[in-house]
Amino acid sequence: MPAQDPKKRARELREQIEWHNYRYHVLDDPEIPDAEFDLLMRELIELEQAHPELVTPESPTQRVGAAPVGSLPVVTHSVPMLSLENAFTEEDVIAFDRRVRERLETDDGVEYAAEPKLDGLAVSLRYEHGRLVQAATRGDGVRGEDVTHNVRTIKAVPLRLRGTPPELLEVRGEIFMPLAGFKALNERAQARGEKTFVNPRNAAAGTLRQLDPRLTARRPLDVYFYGLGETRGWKLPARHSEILEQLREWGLRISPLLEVVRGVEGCLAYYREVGQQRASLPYEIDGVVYKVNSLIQQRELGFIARAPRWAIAHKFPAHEVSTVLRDVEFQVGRTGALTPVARLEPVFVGGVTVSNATLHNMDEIERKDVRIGDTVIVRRAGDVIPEIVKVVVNKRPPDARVVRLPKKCPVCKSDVERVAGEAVARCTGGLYCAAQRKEALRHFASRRALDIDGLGTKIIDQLVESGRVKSPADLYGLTVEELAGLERMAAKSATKLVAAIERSKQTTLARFLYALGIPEVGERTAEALASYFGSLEALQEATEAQIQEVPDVGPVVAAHVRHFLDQPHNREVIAALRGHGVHWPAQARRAAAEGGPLAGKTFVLTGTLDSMSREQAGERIAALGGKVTGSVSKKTDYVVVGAEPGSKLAKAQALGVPILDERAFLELLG
Ligand code: 9MJ
Repeated sequence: MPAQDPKKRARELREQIEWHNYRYHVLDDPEIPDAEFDLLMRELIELEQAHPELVTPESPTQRVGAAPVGSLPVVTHSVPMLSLENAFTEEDVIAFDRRVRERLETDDGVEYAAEPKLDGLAVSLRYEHGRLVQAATRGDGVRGEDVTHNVRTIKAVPLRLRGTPPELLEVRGEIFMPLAGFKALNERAQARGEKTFVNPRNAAAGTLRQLDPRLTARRPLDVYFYGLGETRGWKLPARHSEILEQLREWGLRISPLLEVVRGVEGCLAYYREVGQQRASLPYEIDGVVYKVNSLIQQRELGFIARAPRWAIAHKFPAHEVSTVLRDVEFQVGRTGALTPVARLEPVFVGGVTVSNATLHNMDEIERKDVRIGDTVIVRRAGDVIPEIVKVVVNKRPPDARVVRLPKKCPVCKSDVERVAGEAVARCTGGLYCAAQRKEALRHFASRRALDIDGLGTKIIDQLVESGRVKSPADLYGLTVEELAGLERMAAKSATKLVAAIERSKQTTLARFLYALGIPEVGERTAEALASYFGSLEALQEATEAQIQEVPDVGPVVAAHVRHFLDQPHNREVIAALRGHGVHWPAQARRAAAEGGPLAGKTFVLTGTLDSMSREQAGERIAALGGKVTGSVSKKTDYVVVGAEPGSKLAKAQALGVPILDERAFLELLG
């Protein structure tokens, strides 16, 4: 890379990053893949580390680092932040529109700007000369809290506006947490035994009021802007919708569902349309908002108390309803995890009838003190599985029953156990449990396990239901005639499937261990176990303590592995698989691999190799003591480049990491 003036390069990078942020967050139309964007960010970070004097407060790198604040300072809004009046019925909306027309003395259909009403946190952001200087919560409308340090970490919030913004611009909008991010956040919290949030709104509020912005930066917040506070140096356009369009040009996200409608009929049609989309939106909304579009008319209408006469929120029916919990049943998943499922008195919520809800696990049942017979509040958010929010304790009948974890698997009657420190309870039946069998077979045959092409869900279901296949070992006794007798199976596909099953017998120890579906043993762990022990026998003989010596294997995983291998029926299945000829190349133990020719070397693979798949390449590197990682850094020893490489090649070149083509790589492998 040519030597370049670092100051100039930093400016170029910032401009490029800001442009791509705008394409991504505001226009929803990215021009480059995420990996390339990451490369630009990385270059800027490294440049700023080498030249700290080049860092500016608006640099895209400055969204994360600030230190915690002691408490949140108070901000007085120079223009108060309004609230909205609510309409709950069509009649309420008709009355609102009538009042508007009476005040305006017009019989014509009034033009309204309509948009979804987000269920998040109202904020006001102050930009001076295009730079974000302050962000505050609504508070009581007059005084809010300063949350600048946290708002700066939200990627959809520009730190600097595009184009030629006015001298002063205060914009108002709603900060919210998208449903997917909310779910992931709660799953992480739950896994760590921390407190979970009741809904995305609380999660967004809690996150925004965090004193440590480094925590906020890790949580997925998003924003839509919908209005103005104080402005200076801007001759406002004639319409509210035009204000929003201008905000968008300055780089501020506005709702893509904004529409200009006419008259009360237009409003109600919009309400129905958005209501239908509601369940599939990636965030929660609790209604729609109608605002008189003409600013002249808004001025004529004015305010009552703290709400404008020119706007109203039309609410959707509640997402939360109460119903009675009839029973709790336990479902068994692939790894035997028992999930309690609530059987409810059917109830209409969020547009559908709900009769089942998840209760996640026993900890959750105990924490919420849910009992059979209780009246419970059920919530359905977006398209996620309905859940029980809480119990209405004062409606508890005297004969309400405490939910107990069954001691035996409801399907195969094996012992159910709960490992200390884990929330989930599991059936110990393993490959023997009928409920786990279908899922286990699907996993066993999957591409990264034994890779049996053509063994699809429909075939597995038939094989299990007929009792023909009870464990993966039974697959190896299947004949073309038997398979051809199944539904959706022609003679030709049956022949192909038998050939695929035959081919799968030749595998690797890592794939075999992964295919067994031991709880908590994913591909990486299976690879680590395989290269550490070198043979199945060595692993089968290892104590829990010895298993824990494998890099990245902790007590929980070690306990699962030991327990799985100790179950007599799992031992039988493993023996039967080997009896059918499932085999793998003998492998040196890690002790030997450690001294192997690639010991301590880190590889990154990019592009397609002719002679082997990426997985195979990884296995060969591991067998010689080397390691494969996903991203290129200064610590990478080699980047192996196949046909059509990705951005990793450019990164390797930039960092000066040695690059191997396929031939050089094969030579290295010997
Ligand atoms: C929300 N929550 O989505 C307003 N809002 O306008 C929209 N809130 C609002 N507008 C004036 N879209 C006061 C509040």
